[in-house]
Amino acid sequence: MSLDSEYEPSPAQWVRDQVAEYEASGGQRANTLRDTGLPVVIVTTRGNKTGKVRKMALMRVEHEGEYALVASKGGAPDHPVWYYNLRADPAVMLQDGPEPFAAEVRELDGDERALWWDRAVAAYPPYAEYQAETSRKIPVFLATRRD
Ligand code: F42
Repeated sequence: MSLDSEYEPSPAQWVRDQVAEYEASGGQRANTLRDTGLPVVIVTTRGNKTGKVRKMALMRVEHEGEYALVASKGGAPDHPVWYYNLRADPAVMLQDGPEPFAAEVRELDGDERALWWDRAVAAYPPYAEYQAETSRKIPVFLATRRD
């Protein structure tokens, strides 16, 4: 799939600004969530209806070169829209530092999800509160580098 379509920045100003600043600085700035000091990554995907390129910041949950993408949306009742974009098209770009790389994502379940959920909460403890606040089971994707 191609991620060279038109880029439509997030309608959420803080996310749009974070993505722009992170990319402009090669990950040197805007690389943490607000004042938490906890690191983020930038994920580029494609809108499942418009086909437009979409980008979002997510918390950095890394283990041995793989990354969990946690569709928490702050404990909101609905999945973030990007959940459906990833389900429709699992080929993404992921940036954790100066350069983005191509990755493939898949949604986790069972023991694998449980393992990565624990890693996610270790990296960003508020995920546990988000899960307690919502009746949906927060989806977790695993992003693996494509060479
Ligand atoms: N969100 C998380 O869920 N988990 C995180 O760990 C996380 C960390 C984080 C750190 C820093 C930061 O700045 C933001 C962070 N966020 C985190 C927020 C995250 O970046 C997203 O903003 C949030 O998850 C909401 O995702 P969303 O996809 O629901 O975004 C909304 C605001 C959005 O962009 N909506 C678009 C719109 O125009 O309303 C939709 C864009 C879209 O993909 N449209 C599709 C298309 O085809 O183009 C069609 C959509 C459809 O109807 O299916």
